[in-house]
Amino acid sequence: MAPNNDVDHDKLTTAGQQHKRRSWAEPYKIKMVEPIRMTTREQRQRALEEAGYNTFLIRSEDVYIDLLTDSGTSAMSDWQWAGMMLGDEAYAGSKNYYNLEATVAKHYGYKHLIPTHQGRGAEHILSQITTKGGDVVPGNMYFTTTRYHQEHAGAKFIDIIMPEAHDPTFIHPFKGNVDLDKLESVLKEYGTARIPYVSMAATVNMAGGQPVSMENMRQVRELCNRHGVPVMLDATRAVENAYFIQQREPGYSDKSVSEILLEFCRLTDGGTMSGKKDPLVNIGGWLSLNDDALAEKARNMVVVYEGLHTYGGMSGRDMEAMARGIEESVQDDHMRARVGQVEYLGELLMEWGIPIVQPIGGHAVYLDARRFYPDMPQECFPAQTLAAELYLDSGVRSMERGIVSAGRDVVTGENHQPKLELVRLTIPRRVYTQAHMDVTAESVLSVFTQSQKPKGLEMVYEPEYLRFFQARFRPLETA
Ligand code: PLI
Repeated sequence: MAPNNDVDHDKLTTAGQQHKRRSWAEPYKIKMVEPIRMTTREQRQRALEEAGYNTFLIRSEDVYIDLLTDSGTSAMSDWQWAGMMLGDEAYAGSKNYYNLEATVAKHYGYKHLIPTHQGRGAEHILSQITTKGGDVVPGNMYFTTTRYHQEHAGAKFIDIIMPEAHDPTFIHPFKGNVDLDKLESVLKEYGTARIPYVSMAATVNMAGGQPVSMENMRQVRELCNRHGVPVMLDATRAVENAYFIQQREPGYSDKSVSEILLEFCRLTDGGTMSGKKDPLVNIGGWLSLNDDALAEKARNMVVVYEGLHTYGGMSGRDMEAMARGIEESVQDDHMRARVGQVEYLGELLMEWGIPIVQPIGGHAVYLDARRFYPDMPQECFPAQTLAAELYLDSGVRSMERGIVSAGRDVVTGENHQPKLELVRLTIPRRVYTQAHMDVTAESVLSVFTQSQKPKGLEMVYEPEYLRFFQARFRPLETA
């Protein structure tokens, strides 16, 4: 047929494509808002100096879009707030405890529940009741507080994650997986006598929010069974992990996130939880165990550090909000929107050629600071510098996840020198809109294309433990 010259075929094609387009949207609408404030560059410069160039030390009022962490920063639903009014604030035996215990058993499958004030409270108790001096704890990459408590109890942490997880450009659907040969050789070398448990995180925060496959977890379980070593799960973001299994692992696309979560946790003997992430609350955590005798020890210890074993540092209303948050977190449409928002930001940055950790993680987009500042030595803290520059540019707050977070070797006192030198843009759940993601991406682009690059920072104050929280820095003079 001869072309009709009166019709603009390009426009028609575009319109046709638009017609086929089907977007998804968040499965909620907004009922209450919290104003945020844009500051001037001068105000941000002053705030940054007062904070010693550490984003943890900036006042939240001086932040425009707060992507420091997804921990305790989620928005609760009306159903959770309604649950807060049903708090049973009895010192002992609160009904909200029993509801939380039943909810954890239903979705995570664990037998005993020991509540704690947050995740590190659970890590402390687990380490103290299982670990002695001279032990080793193999784990799929370290997390700051988790490793601290393992080392505090006298153990040495051994990284057993697949080596490619340390390469931000390596693409793999399950980059949190364990290197099974490495695990086997550690199990053979140290045996049950010196390995209290294998520490599995899913997703893996420090690797970029990367998931572990069901298949890999099954193989870890089998190996550990053969050597008589328990497997403990850091379940903080296990629902996000279950979503990735549903999306990426053959055989799981027809299963619900909730079913996958239960199947995954059943491969482990217990778990620690920071309720401030997946479970959609602002405070709280728990330790769960299947072993009766170990649970007895934990219940005995929780009264010393956290509170009675039926509240562990949480109020009744906190426990009710968490039970309800868990129910909401395992809904497929919630998870699609949650991870989808992170992917939206990551894909925008990738489209613009900005170096990020790939694949995009579950709770955050991680900027590869080494590729922002290829000439800056790691001793000048490239990621810490980048987080400061981003704040200065737009008031977007992010977090360093590189040499500062990695800290020092407990034996030699030398700095750990992680391959990954990252800045984390962490997305709180149900808090920000797509427009906030656009503003963030544009600011990252502006910092990436800066013509005059900073020289870096020097550390002028270093706290003894978990230094990244409170360390102070000053800029190195520009040339
Ligand atoms: O912050 P806590 O004590 O409730 O939880 C500690 C904790 C344990 N495991 C994992 C994987 C975490 O991510 C975690 C805390 N993460 C924080 C605070 C974060 O900003 O990622």
